[in-house]
Amino acid sequence: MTLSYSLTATDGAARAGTLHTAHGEVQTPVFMPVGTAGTVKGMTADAVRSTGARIVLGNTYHLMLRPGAERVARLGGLHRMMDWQGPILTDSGGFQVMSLSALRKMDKDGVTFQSHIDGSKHRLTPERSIEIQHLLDADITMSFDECTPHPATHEVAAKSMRLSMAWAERGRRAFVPREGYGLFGIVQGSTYADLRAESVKALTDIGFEGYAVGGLAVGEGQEAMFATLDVTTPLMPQDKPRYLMGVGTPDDIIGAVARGIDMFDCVIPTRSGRMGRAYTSQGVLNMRNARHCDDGSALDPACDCPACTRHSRAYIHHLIKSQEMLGPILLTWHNIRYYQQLMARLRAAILAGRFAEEAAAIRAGWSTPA
Ligand code: PRF
Ligand code: ZN
Repeated sequence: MTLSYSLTATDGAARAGTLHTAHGEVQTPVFMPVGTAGTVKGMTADAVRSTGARIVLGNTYHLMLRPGAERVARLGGLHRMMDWQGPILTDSGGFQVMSLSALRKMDKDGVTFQSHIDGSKHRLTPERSIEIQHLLDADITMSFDECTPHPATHEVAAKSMRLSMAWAERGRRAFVPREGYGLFGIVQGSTYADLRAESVKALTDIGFEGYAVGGLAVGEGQEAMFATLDVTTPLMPQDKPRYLMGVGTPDDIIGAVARGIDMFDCVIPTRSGRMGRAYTSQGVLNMRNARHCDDGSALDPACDCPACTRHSRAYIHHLIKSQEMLGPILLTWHNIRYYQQLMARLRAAILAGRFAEEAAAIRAGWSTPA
């Protein structure tokens, strides 16, 4: 059987469940650290696993350009290459082409683009994207789509969404089903309720192992994102996993779990860690700030990661100020651990039927003066 999902409990619209994949089980709601180029930047695979993470994300766009999908396959696949034995989800490439390649040309059949690394010319079609994700050995393959830019008129958003639906169908035909592997469709339609409904209908008619919500967190703001989820998730299949792509802050994630989302990925914990920012039970800290220079206390007293149990805020501030590589490493480690602890708390609360209270308690902590 292909990849499957079992729903264990619900609390309002929030869900707790389990994903069954070729490389193991994953408890949801889940946050997937981003390992764009075959590495969660600054972390060994063992370190990533020690944070509680059980699934990571990889990128078709980056890996096809360097080291190349066929080469990754010859090296035994992405799991073997990066020493990550758990499940991997790969994004399909279109979103990254649009955000990273300065020179690209889209047509009905796919997209031709120049590499942001060396300017070389490449092409992605729905079929080639699925083939690359197969070569990488992704447990979860994402449909090739167009992330509609924001804002978009209803006419532009409709045309873009219908193109993504045609590509999703072509991808479904190209995907070879295997035990524990699956293909997800991606709902588009900008912030328009009628287009989101049409997109969900088109995808469920084709049939996928899971359904993602794409085209959000692209500048529309949290209120519009939540309003779009409010008109989308109730239409999505109950018995399949739901993934909100590229989201988000801890507050975004809590709000999306409350609206029935099961899976998340975002560069925030890793990228902001490299920039000196820490997400903590007391809110966001900028570790470059001089107010930390004599502070011997823990980064987050509620956290059990190496940064918090073995070091002081003063030391981490010093590392960041000195541009020592251990600074970003420790903050990345902490931020991923914070996100994993957040997801574990949300899941436990859903199982206990006290999701709303737990969400309020977590948010209240962020306003505690650090
Ligand atoms: N489509 C794909 N990847 C994505 C998105 C999308 O819409 C987004 C939108 N937030 C992030 N990553 N394929
Ligand atoms: Zn920590």
